[in-house]
Amino acid sequence: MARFRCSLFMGASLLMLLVMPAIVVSTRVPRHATIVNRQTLNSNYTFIIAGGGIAGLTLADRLTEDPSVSVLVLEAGPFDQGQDGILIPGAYAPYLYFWPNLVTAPQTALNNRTIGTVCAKVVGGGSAINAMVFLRGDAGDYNDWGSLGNNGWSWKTLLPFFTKSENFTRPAAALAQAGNISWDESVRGHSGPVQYTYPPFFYKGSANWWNAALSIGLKPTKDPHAGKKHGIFWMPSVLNATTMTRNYARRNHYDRVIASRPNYHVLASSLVTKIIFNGQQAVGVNYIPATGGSASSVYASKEVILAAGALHTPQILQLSGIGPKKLLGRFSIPIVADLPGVGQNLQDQPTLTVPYSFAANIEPNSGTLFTNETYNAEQRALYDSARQGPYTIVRTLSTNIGVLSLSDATSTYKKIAAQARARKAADSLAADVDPTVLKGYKAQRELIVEQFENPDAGVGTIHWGTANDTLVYLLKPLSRGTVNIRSTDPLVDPVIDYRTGTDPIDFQVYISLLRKHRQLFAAQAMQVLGPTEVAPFGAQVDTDEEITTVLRDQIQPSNSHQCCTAAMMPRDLGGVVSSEQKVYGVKGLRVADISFWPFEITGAPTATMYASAERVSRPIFPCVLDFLAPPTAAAVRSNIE
Ligand SMILES: Cc1cc2nc3c(=O)[nH]c(=O)nc-3n(C[C@H](O)[C@H](O)[C@H](O)COP(=O)(O)OP(=O)(O)OC[C@H]3O[C@@H](n4cnc5c(N)ncnc54)[C@H](O)[C@@H]3O)c2cc1C
Ligand SMILES: *[C@@H]1O[C@H](CO)[C@@H](O)[C@H](O)[C@H]1NC(C)=O
Ligand SMILES: *[C@@H]1O[C@H](CO)[C@@H](O)[C@H](O)[C@H]1NC(C)=O
Ligand SMILES: *[C@@H]1O[C@H](CO)[C@@H](O)[C@H](O)[C@H]1NC(C)=O
Ligand SMILES: *[C@@H]1O[C@H](CO)[C@@H](O)[C@H](O)[C@H]1NC(C)=O
Ligand SMILES: *[C@@H]1O[C@H](CO)[C@@H](O)[C@H](O)[C@H]1NC(C)=O
Ligand SMILES: *[C@@H]1O[C@H](CO)[C@@H](O)[C@H](O)[C@H]1NC(C)=O
Ligand SMILES: CC(=O)N[C@H]1CO[C@H](CO)[C@@H](O)[C@@H]1O
Repeated sequence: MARFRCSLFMGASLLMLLVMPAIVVSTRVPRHATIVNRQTLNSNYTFIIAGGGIAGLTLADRLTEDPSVSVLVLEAGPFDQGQDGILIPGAYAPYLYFWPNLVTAPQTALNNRTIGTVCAKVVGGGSAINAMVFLRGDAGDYNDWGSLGNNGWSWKTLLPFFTKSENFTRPAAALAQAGNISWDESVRGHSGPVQYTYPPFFYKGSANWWNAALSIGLKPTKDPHAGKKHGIFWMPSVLNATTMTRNYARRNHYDRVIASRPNYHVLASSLVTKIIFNGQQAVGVNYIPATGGSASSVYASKEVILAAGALHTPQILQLSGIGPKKLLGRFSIPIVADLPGVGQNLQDQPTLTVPYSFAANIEPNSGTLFTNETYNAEQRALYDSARQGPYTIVRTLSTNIGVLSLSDATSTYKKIAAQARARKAADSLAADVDPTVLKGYKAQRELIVEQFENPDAGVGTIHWGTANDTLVYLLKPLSRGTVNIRSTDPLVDPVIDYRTGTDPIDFQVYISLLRKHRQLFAAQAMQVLGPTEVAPFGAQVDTDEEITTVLRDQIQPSNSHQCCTAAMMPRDLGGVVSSEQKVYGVKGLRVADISFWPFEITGAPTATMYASAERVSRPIFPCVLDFLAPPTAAAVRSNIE
């Protein structure tokens, strides 16, 4: 037993000895995991999970490893049909399962624009329709989460869950060599359910971008998964390396285990409308068909776990009487717990497209799939026969990316940090903000401003898909938004107000990122392609004022990375859940999805969502032997503290 892993059996038997009274599983439970309908589901489960996205399915999988436990996942969306647009990166069609018709409130710092916004509605959640970019955050992000009063949260303690969650397949050596792919084996997992690798192809223009980045002082990052990622690197992609198809939560935490999990039920196309309480104890949920209809109830003997994503978890909490007293009062909702933080602290990673025209771009590039039908057909055939070529890359993207710290972007980074410190935090939130929420925001703001001063902490992303469009993302906004119900009807969308750019420092950071991006395009290796920045940008958009004017009109508030609306922080900082994700003021209720993160990470959410959901399952069912001999102890030791 060189490498001891906490097995299913071990977990289960230890549990029965140490933790749990035996739970009688109904005889109606079939022998394999089951898609149930309203007639066939049981009336009682050990756990009920609201939302079958990344967090929901990861939890359901891990909890049902114990055969004495039964889990029901209620998911608002349907099962996907295995469409090309879901499975094949080059045929990417995320709109197949968008939550329909979501729009923002008018964005006051963005010319009052009302903007369509996207989250997933499908079994697997965001992992079924996202762009498959698989990046961890910086070590400092998780350490900062810990500093907000969350005991036990740090890079060091999360790393074993990253490696546990994933299975990295190495690229071919020749590709790694030719493409400049590098990684650090000691931080990569190889035995977990989430499959990821690199596309086995890159567009030639990627080398121009890479060399231009080097020439303006950006450095190759050995491994973006090692806790410090600013620099340039290849983006790992959540792909099955054999088939080059999407690997998503439905595959890796449901399909993978269905044959052995009679205790794992999924009820799709069903909307959780309310948590049922017995006093302060959550004992079940009400749900309706996602298209509307009469409500049914289902009961949980141990816990209700919310995993409905950052836009809907706060809606369920508020509808259930957990939230800001003032808001609930307006709708005459009886208060179960007055938690002013529910639905506050909304964040995302705003995006910006900067278009170019090229006098001499290299063909083929990612645009050629759109402009040359012969090429498109030829490359699709290559993918179908050999799993090679541009169809292994998510459509419109290329393979490499840059993450910038504020000091990478601008020499005036200390001045920006000083301006941020000089600003009154209260001026960035609504005038009637709850004092505890303000206190929590101040604490976050201080940590993020320290990141602005840290030459290693990433604050933005730049990407060139090799065709006409370039992307500049803001990773660490100081602005904070809200998600508040507008009706007691669970079918009515909440008011989604990102409040993007309401903290003016965000514009300063964005301008710095844009200027660095421009410097990259002005470098010789890009200039040989004859790029011209075009409207609504262009050479005439030059001063900070001119850039800000265009930004107000062009920034998209969301990259579908919504988070943090039921934040893990102490209650006197406006927190909603404890460091074990337990909702304050009640019993038997947790928030497991991205809503519990305190603030955005330097990276896209997926990798951290899988890892943090692995971790959430742990205090529920501690696997004692994992603590004594975690499978990745070596990796932990060899890594950054
Ligand atoms: C189009 C798109 C592109 C993205 N690209 C990337 C990317 O490239 N890389 C990356 O890392 N991240 C990306 N993301 C973000 C990432 O997918 C999400 O951050 C992640 O899925 C969040 O996980 P979660 O478990 O919190 O919620 P989700 O995965 O969103 O799951 C929540 C689930 O709850 C369900 N639900 C909501 N309300 C209810 C209710 N009342 N009752 C029952 N069920 C409910 C929803 O239907 C959904 O399936 C993208 C997201 C989208 C939508
Ligand atoms: C946006 O709307 C608010 C409230 O209606 C108004 O006060 C403000 O002037 C508007 N801003 C712009 C730029 O139009
Ligand atoms: C990891 O990936 C490899 C190669 O793609 C595959 O052969 C192996 O079965 C995977 N392991 C797990 C645990 O998924
Ligand atoms: C890889 O990096 C080298 C310089 O180190 C450069 O010459 C080459 O063009 C790069 N190729 C790609 C695909 O980035
Ligand atoms: C990759 O996908 C194929 C086809 O769906 C499947 O048989 C295989 O198990 C998958 N590999 C992994 C490691 O999940
Ligand atoms: C890119 O721009 C050129 C003109 O500069 C145009 O011909 C081409 O169609 C555009 N490509 C895409 C994919 O939109
Ligand atoms: C379109 O693609 C085909 C196949 O790769 C190629 O032979 C042809 O030259 C391309 N056409 C143009 C106009 O670039
Ligand atoms: C079949 C069954 O066990 N039903 C129980 C489910 O839980 C509710 C609430 O705790 C009980 O009232 C039922 O008897």
